[in-house]
Amino acid sequence: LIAEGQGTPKRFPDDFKFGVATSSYQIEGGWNDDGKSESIWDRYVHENPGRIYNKSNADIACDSYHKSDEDVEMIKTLGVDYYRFSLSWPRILPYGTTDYVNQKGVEYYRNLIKNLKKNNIEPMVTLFHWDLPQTLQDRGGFLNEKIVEWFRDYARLCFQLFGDDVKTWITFNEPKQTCMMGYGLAIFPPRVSGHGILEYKCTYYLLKAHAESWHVYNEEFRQRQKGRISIVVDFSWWEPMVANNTMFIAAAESGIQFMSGIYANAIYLGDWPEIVKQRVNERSRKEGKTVSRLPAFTEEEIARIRGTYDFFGVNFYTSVLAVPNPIPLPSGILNDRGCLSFQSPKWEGAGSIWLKVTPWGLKKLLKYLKETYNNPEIIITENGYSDTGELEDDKRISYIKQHLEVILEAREEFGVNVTAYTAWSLMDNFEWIIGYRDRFGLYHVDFTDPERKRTIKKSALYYRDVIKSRCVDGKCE
Ligand code: PNW
Repeated sequence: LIAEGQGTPKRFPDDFKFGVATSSYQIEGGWNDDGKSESIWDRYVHENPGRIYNKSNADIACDSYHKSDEDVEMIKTLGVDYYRFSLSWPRILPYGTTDYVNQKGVEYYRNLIKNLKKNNIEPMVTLFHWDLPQTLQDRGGFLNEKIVEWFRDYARLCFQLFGDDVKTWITFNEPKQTCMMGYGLAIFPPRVSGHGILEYKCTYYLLKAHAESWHVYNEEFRQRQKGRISIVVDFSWWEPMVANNTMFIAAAESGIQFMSGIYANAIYLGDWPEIVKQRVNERSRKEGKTVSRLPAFTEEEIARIRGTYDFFGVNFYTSVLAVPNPIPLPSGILNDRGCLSFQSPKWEGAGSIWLKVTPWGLKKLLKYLKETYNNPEIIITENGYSDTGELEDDKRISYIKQHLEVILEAREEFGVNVTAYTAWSLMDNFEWIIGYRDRFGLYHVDFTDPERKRTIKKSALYYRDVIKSRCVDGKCE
């Protein structure tokens, strides 16, 4: 028996939920099967093979388009409460718009969802995990205000098609990767350089698209389907490199606001974060611009977007150290934020260069989210560790264990309302521009095998034991 409030709490309450995640482009393959059209990622990897590690692509990936029964078996073995996956927009709507629905694509997801439900696994469905239909990119993608309608109509269709079985919806996974990486730094497709203008414009439309979809759900479906819908924002924890120094503390705050708050503030509190408005507006003025590079929300827009959430979805992987950067540099989101980020060489690494093991950062982040966003219900929608694919993955076990521990601590010590944890990922998959090099899976996938044989890793067994015992050690004393 564990006495309440004594020592480190080691047990998850009965209503705490566990899940596991994937995304469509990273696992499905079947890139042009049964009427699916190209996404911007299909187009990108086909036209620029040299930009992906080992020139690989996701034409087949884990072949989940043909193996979803096996996927469900694997998920079932873990004993998770829910499976978070994403819908491929171009598989359902090859032209991007609702004029034509690809029935085969719909059937694929319908079968998957039915199969999950049959096995008592709740589907948690992301509408957009970066694979925009190329046809919509050809019409401007996220720089065309029509994206608000295109996305809203696609969302409505999905609520109609799947909403009787899906009770948790996510509109966008990590807007930062779409707007900053896609339309700012031009690292991900469509690789448009934003120059401190387009990354904000993309964000402005994306937030409106999210809000309109939330309103559609709220007004047309909520009463009957009784589900919930929100967005997922990825947060790194920003730690001042020099503690107790106001300049460094301000740098860390600016970093977290420009990198994550910018996608959360309008939804959870209203409008852009104050620091983002201040800095971009002032810098635009100094650059001699008559209009700010940051689009201004009207009062109506602020009211329309504020409150369009039913929980706070957050992906957490790592932390950075913040350093002020007072040098005035050309416009661009990384210069607008006025700070630089570093990672300490003392922090334990992982397979991915950007991923350092910092569970303490998650603990601080959870407290920060509670205090900043009025104590929302928080669902950790992704958290995971990469290596080179070993089956005896003790480092992944240790990563998950440490992150679960701080979740319990944050609940206990700060009263943070975290209600669910999602491990990324069910299986090794296409890790975007890193190809198949960095492995995040609880299951190993052999990408040289035409059958894409999956093998359970030690971490999967550990996670199964955690879920069964509800204790981070996989057993309770
Ligand atoms: C996630 N960070 O993105 C994505 O949602 C997944 O599709 C991807 O496979 C996974 O991370 C692993 O890369 C992130 O630097 C990438 O904190 C990096 C960060 C956060 C999220």
